[in-house]
Amino acid sequence: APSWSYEGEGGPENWATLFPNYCAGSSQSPIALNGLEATIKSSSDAWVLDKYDTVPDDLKIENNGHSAKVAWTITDVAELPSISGGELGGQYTFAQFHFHWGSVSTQGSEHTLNGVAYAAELHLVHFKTEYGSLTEAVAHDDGLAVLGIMLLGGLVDNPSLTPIIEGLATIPNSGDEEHLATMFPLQDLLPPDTNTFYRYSGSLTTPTCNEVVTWTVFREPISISENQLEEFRKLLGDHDHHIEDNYRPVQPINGRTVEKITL
Ligand code: BO1
Ligand code: ZN
Repeated sequence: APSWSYEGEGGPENWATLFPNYCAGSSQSPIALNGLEATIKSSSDAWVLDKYDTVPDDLKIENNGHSAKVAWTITDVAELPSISGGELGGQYTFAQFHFHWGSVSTQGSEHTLNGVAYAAELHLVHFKTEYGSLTEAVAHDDGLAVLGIMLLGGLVDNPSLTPIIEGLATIPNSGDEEHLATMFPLQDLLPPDTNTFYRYSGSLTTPTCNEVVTWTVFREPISISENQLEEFRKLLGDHDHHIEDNYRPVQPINGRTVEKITL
């Protein structure tokens, strides 16, 4: 498979050519989300966030050359956090989270909300529990559920991000993987209000862009300081360049329905 990147010959403008399966599809992510264009829906299907309050024994952080990714080291699906409710129509097990960020704080998010790009975007990636693994789930239309959380750049450090920021210094180069020094529950990364969100069917935002993701993007952002963003921007990718602007531009909606759901 050809290599991909966020600039140059391997960049997003060429992904559809380099990866015709599936980056050239008609249900790609990210998209521009707009409250005035969304279908408004009220639902009583409350979120069930299982083990989102559990502090794991061990977390690993990886510089994969494209992003910084964090996962629990346990692999027993029964012990991992999961989500259901929220109109997802099934249970999804947590696999990993990672970030997309900009070289400046006026860009960096993948989705935009009402025309606004945020400084970064956090993706909590889950696979449908019945498929057993992320690798298997990518072969199914309803395989993945990703929770997208906007990060609003500002002056004040977000203490919930401190364990991750401290971990970044230990993975400066592509391929580096280390254990985090401080453990925390996934719930620490959620915005205060998870009951209002955008929902649509889309894809992985990186090649091979499989159209298997039920996307949830929360209306409310969390915060991140400029100092914390600078730690992300220090990470090095594959050819001695800093990892930054590792976001895909918004893709055509092509008639898809976008719901704005309130629980
Ligand atoms: S995202 O949340 O849409 N940005 C996203 C993008 C890619 C993946 C997960 C979430 N996963 C990737 C894995 C690769 C794997 C590929 C296809 O999916 O990182 O290891 O090869 O299965
Ligand atoms: Zn992502």
